[in-house]
Parts: sequence; structure tokens; C-alpha cells
Amino acid sequence: VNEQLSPGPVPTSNTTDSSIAGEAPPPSGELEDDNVVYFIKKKLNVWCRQPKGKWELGTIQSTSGDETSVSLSNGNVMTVARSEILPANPDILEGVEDLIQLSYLNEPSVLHNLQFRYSQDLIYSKAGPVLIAVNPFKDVQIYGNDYVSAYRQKTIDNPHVYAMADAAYNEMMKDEVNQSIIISGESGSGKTETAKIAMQYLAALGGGSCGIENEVLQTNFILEAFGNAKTSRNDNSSRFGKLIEIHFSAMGKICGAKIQTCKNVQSRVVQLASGERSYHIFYQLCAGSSSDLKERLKLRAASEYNYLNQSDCMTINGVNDAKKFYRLMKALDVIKMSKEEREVVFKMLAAILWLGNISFEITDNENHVEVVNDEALTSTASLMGCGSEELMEALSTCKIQAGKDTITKPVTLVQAIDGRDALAKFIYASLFDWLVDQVNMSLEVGKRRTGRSISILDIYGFESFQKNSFEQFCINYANERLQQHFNRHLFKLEQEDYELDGVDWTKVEFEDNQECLDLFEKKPLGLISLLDEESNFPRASDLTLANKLKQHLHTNPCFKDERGRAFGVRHYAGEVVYETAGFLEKNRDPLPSDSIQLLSSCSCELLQSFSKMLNHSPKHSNSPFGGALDSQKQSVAMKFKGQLFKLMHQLESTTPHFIRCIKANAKQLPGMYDEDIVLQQLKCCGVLEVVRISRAGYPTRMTHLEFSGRYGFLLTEANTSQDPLSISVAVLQQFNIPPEMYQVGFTKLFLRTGQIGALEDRRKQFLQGILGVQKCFRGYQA
Ligand code: AD9
Ligand code: MG
Repeated sequence: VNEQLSPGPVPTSNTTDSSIAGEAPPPSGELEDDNVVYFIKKKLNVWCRQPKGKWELGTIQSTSGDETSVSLSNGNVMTVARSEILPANPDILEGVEDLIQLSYLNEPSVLHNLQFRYSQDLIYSKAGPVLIAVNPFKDVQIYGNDYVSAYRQKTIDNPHVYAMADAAYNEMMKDEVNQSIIISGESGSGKTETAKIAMQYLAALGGGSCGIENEVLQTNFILEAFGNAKTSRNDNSSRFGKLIEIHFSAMGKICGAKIQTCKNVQSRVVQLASGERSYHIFYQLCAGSSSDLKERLKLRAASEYNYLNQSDCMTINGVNDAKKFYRLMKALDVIKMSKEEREVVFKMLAAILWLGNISFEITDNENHVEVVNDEALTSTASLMGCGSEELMEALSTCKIQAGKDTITKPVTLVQAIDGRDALAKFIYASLFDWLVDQVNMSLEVGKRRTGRSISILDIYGFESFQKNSFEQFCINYANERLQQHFNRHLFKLEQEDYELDGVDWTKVEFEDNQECLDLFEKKPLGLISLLDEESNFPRASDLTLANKLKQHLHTNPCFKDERGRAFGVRHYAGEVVYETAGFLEKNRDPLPSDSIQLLSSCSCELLQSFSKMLNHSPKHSNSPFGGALDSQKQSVAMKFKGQLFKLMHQLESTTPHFIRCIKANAKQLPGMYDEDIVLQQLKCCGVLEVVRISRAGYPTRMTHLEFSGRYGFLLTEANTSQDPLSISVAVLQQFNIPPEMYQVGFTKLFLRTGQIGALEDRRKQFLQGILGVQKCFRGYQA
């Protein structure tokens, strides 16, 4: 036996028992009655839940009935119920790269393993096929050209985004199957950064002569300027979901790309919470444009615009908006956006800012208003390319169809403000979509064949707050869809592995979330259909919506009745209570017909085209302000569902690779690991579910050769056969591993959780025994 196997002094704990064969079966899964004795005897570590919920390491001293006395590593002894104790992993498994290698996959073990790694800046780990990325909130020296080459040449193989991108690339080149990298996680967990890291790797690998890889990377600056904003949880929060599909040539070089986006409500343009900002581009434009441009746009400082100064936050620590604007211009150069087009985009942005400064004057005691004729009005009108009079009329009156006649009526202050804001939101949303189209046109390179693409999805993760509204409703629905994709793929992988090796996989349980998806999608009695139906009733309210949902869905097992205007959904990641306040309005997201007419009459061609995209003729609308959904205008939920289906459809034809981003604390600080926050995310992003699926199956897989090589020498009775399979089986029998704990495949052994840890324990004892003998022997020689 090679002495190198055990450097340093031989530990004396756990090794007093030198007999190997004929022991009680090693522990499996949770801590059961027989295991407790085993744990006491072996002084094995356990996790003990503290009164505040934290888990501490310790060893069991004694047990009586349900009560167990535990000696904690901090020196204290405490008595707790058996349910408060979970088995901990043997030391050799400390900080393993893949959680699946752990003998015990319980929550404290998983949390501890990630923390152990995080404390050494090992921010990436695996949970079976899933890559877990824990946000370091600081620069970690594991990126750049040297690392790209190292991962390419496989001189490093520990978990990394590069390793995953490399696997996707290789698989694509080898099998000509489209691949996808699906990144999820909660706000601020690092999805967008991770997506960029993956793109950098692919650009380095697939960089060719045409420079399109640079264009692909530059799109990040453009989309982030227009789609990201500072929120309370992330200074650079993406307010849209993004799928970028990168195409490769037969030589493996990037030859084009396509971006799809998915977003729900855009209220940020007109309304800001304290400490948050609007989209970066507004501040960048105000800070970075030249004096010439400023003059053409009639632009002022950001602080002079109501849409921006309503929040107390105008700048971001460490960010120079003017520099960012300069950077954006360079990116626009790369995608070859013309000077004229740029000018129009900036005009639209300035028009939105000036719109927010338009004010109203109450003219009678019914709160009817007129638009104040000031600089804000004239600036907006000139930027949009319409007359001040027309803009005034569109914002302060509405037309109602009465038989054959059209009657013009003044609107109230609330209606006027809503109408003005709706126009601003609409222009911004359309501008964003138009920009994505422009980027796509520039990335498109000829006709491509499928089979050689890698899509990267960066999408908001599951959200559950104190108060959850329509935004969370849409986001969580999207995550439910993604989760299904994830589960099905994972299960398929498991199944394939078992089938390939001739193992009976029907013994593996698997939970699908189809029921919850049905709750959202079923027609006519699903959440989205019912919401749309209610949005069509002009007299509907938050309460009628809540009642309607309860009336039709209370028997659904995923639906939960809540008091008043709320309802609950049992998501895969936990239960969420949604407040219906604002649901109808956000789902309708109405744009007054007068505004649509105004847009179509503007001399700005871009605005005209936006109005056409609505496919919405004002003549059909009989309720111009905040009324029912127009029959031709799609509801926000339906549109969202449509975009989501398109994304999912595209992903379904790819081989997925999953990355789950985790943020270690809510303060965006380096070096701080908050167990509660991490645990909650592990649950939400389905990592514990992967672990659960694996636990239900046979997570440990070793070839007969590996297994017999590692444990064969422990056999007490000489095995005459040299065949790895029969040696492996003899090992399993000698150690009394129960038959339900393993399966023997054609090439591999499949073991349930906990089995390998116990075998390792025996192996270690044996080796230490031998080392002890060697030391004695050397001492004797000396
Ligand atoms: V949101 O849902 O769009 O609000 P993301 O996209 O999950 O969110 P983002 O990628 O923007 O989070 O990361 C937030 C911040 O974490 C970044 O601005 C970085 O400061 C920090 N971060 C994330 N990943 C890394 C990393 N690998 N190395 C260093 C990182 N810093
Ligand atoms: Mg993001």
C-alpha cells in the first residue's frame, strides 16, 4: 500500500474497529433507528438543528426514545428530538465538486458543501448535470484567455461556465445537434454575467475572420443600456428575458446570431420605486450626448425630468453614465446603425422624457383637464413630429362612438395622466422591440442550417415576496414552464443512463409539474383564460377577479383559496400568494385610441410603424380609456405566454445544459454566505429537486473496473476470478449491501445514496490499519 494515500499523522477516531466483515449494514438516507447506534459507535458526524434553525456539526453521545444527546463541535451538548438530526458526510467528501458525490444529500450537507467551496473562491459546483454558480460579488481570477485555453485543452476540468460551454460546443460539433445553455436564478444572482462569460468562451472558440463574434458580444452593451436598470436588488438588473441563438459554421466558427426577448410590464418608464432608476439609457443619453445632440433633442439634465427625478436615485455607485453612453455608441457602430437611425432613437427617448413633464390643468369641478401649453408640450410634439394642438387634443380628450356620430369628450385628470403614461410606455416598449430587430438584422449572416447553434437563455428566476403581483405571476409561470423542461430532460437523462446499462429504472420516482402548468394554461378554466375573460368586462374589479378564480379553480390541487382579493398557487418551488390589485389594469395595458391615431399621423416614420404594429383600429374601440380589452389587442398575459412558447419551442429542439445562479447574500457583498438565503434559492431553482431525483435513483455510478479496483483488495476470501464484475459483486456481498441498495448494470454499478460513504469508511480503516503496522515496523527498524 502506497503511503502517500494518507499524509500526516493517522487519525485515531473512527478507526478502532479493525474487523471489516460482518458488520451492521452501513447507514442509508436519513438517520434511522439502526443507524443511530452505528453513528454513536463510529463517532460519525451529524447535523443538529439549533433552536434558530441553523445546523451545527456534532456527534451523537447517547439516545433514549426519541431524545438524542449531541455533543456539538463548539463544545456544547444539547438534547434534541431525532427529527432534528441528520447524518453528515465523512470528511473525505468535504467540498466535493459535485453534490451528487455526497453520501448524504440533505439540506445542511448541501449548504455546507457549497459554503466550503465558496470560502475558497470555488464559486462553481455541480449538482449532477447542473452547474451551480454562486455569485462572488468580486473579481475572481478564473477568466480570460489563459483559462479559455486551459479548459479547451482540458488541463483544468473543475466545474466552470467555460467547461459547460466547451461541452456544449463539442457536442454540437460532434453530433450536429443544437445546444442550449439555460441560466436561471433570482435577481442579482449573476445570470447576465454568467451568460456573458459563456458568450466570451464561445466567441474565443468560434472567432473567425469576419469578426461577427465581436458583434455578438457588442449586443450586450446595447440590450443592457435599453433593457437594464438599477433596482433595489441589482444595480444592473435585466428587466427582460433573453435568448440568444449563436450559429456556427461547419468549421465551428460563429457565423450569425439571433436574439429573442420576453418581457411583461414596462411601468418603470413612468414610475419608479425609491432607490431605483429607470432604464440606463435615459441617464446615459442625458449625461453623455454632445452639446449639438443635446440641442437637437432639446435635452436637459436627467434631474429635470419627472420620469427620472421622482426617485431619489439618479446615479449608480462606480458607474459613469457618460462613459457608458460612449461605449454604447461604439457598440452601435459595430452593428452599423446609421447616424439617421440613431438620431431617431434618441429623439424618441427625449420625447418620452418630455412627455413625462407635460402637465394638466383642471378646468371644471368634474376634474376635467386641459394640457398646459408649455415647453414640455412643444418639445414633445416637435420630437414626435406632430402639432402641439393634436398632441394636446389626444392627451386631453377622448372620442366616443354614439351611433354614427363621434363625440369628443374631455377626460379627467387621472385619465389624462394614465393616457400620457401609457403613450410613453408604448413608445419605449416598441422602441425596444425595434432595436432588437435592428440588432438581429445586423447579426444575420445568410441562410444557416440548423444543427449547429448554441442558444443561451438568461431569464428571471422564480420570485416570491411579501406582496406578489402580476409581474410575479408572469415570471413564476415562465419558471414553471422552464422547470418542466428541466425535470423532463433530467429524468430522460437518468432513464437513458439506466436503460443503456440494462437497469430497471421504473423504481425511480419522478414528479412532474404538469398540474400546475394546467392551472395556468387550461382553456377556458385556467388562470390566464379567466384573467383575460375578466379583463374584458369593463366593470370588473380586483375583487370580482379573485372571486371568479376561486369559483372555478378552488378544487384544483395547485390552487389555494386566500381571503379577500388574494389567491395562492402551489408552485414547484413553494406556495405563492398573489394580490389581485392591479392585475386587470396591467393585463389590459390599454393605449387610448386617440393616442394610436396620433401616432399614425406623426411625421416620424418610426412612430407610424409602431402604431401599425398594434394592428388595432381605433374605430372598433368603444371604450377608449382604461376600459375593456379591445377585441383586437392581445392581453399582456397572452402576449407573454406567446413569447414564452416561442422560446420554449426553440429550446425543445436543443440539448440543454443548465446553470443555476445563486446569490450568497442579499447585500451584494463579497465573502458573505447567508445560509437561509442560499437555501431558499436552492429550493426555488430546483437544485434540491435535482438532488431529490438523484436520491430517488442511484446517484453513485462506477464501472465494474473502477469499483473492483477500489474495493476489491478488501475481500477477505480470495476471489479466484479476475473478472471485475464478479469481484464487485463479491464486495457487495461481503459488506452485506442490501439488494435494494444497488443495481448491477452491463458496465456499471448503480448505488443508492449513502452506500459509497460506508464503503469508503471501511477502505480507510483498512488502509490506516496497514499504515499503522508499517509505522510500527519502521519504528522497530529504527
Ligand atoms: V437580474 O435578474 O437581471 O436582476 P442577474 O442577471 O442574475 O440579475 P447579474 O448577472 O446582473 O445578475 O449580476 C449582478 C452583479 O453580481 C454583477 O453586476 C456583478 O457585480 C456580480 N457578479 C455576478 N457574477 C459575477 C462573477 N462571475 N464574477 C464577479 C459577478 N462578479
Ligand atoms: Mg440579468
